[in-house]
Amino acid sequence: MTITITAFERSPDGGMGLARDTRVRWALEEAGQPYEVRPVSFSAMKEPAHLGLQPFGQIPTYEEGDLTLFESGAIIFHIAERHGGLLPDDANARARAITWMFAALNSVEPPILELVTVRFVEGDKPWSKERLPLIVDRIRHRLGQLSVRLGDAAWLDGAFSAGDLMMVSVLLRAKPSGILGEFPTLAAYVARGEARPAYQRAFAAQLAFNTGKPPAS
Ligand code: GTB
Repeated sequence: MTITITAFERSPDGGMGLARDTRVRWALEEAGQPYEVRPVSFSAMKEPAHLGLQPFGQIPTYEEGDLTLFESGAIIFHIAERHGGLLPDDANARARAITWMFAALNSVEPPILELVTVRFVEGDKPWSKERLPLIVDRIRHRLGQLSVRLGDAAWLDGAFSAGDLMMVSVLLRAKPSGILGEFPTLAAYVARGEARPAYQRAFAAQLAFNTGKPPAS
């Protein structure tokens, strides 16, 4: 059955891979599943047709036969459950990998998103300058805790899993700020994720999609 996901018609990042379709593409590549991408413009996202797929008027969405999903976390969990390679077989290890997916989305991504909001959405507000250092401290605190847990391990809990895919995807969003670079073991962890052939394919595909140039072979 054909899998179709949605992505920005043109991502505001010009193909840096920061929009959330990249993480879904990555999961599909890890799972060896071919997929199609339907571009959605900012205005089409708010139209009834897209709102029927994604009630908040956002990307990504996932369609497969009569199944429609939204929320990148739910989509990646679905892909990981249906296909091999992203979740361990052992029940407890599987539960821990899922825990890391939730940790990435609920404990690590929120302060990173706050930074994006204060810089780019609220940058012209009189209080944004005062708020910025508080948010940076919050991110530093979380990344410090995460780096302690990761230690010198390659991945968060044994073999690479959907938990790492989600955590690396979330941490990539902190890379442009320079804060990730303050934590060399986390920066190396993210680089290991980016070096995975499946990530490389996903990144190249979204770049080609956003620039209109075919992926370099
Ligand atoms: N919780 C949802 C999920 O995980 O799927 C959040 C989805 C979401 O935030 N989607 C964003 C969106 O559709 C795109 S990914 N925004 C349009 C809107 O809300 O109107 C967030 C994003 C946007 C842009 C960049 N960028 O250019 O760097 C990076 C990430």
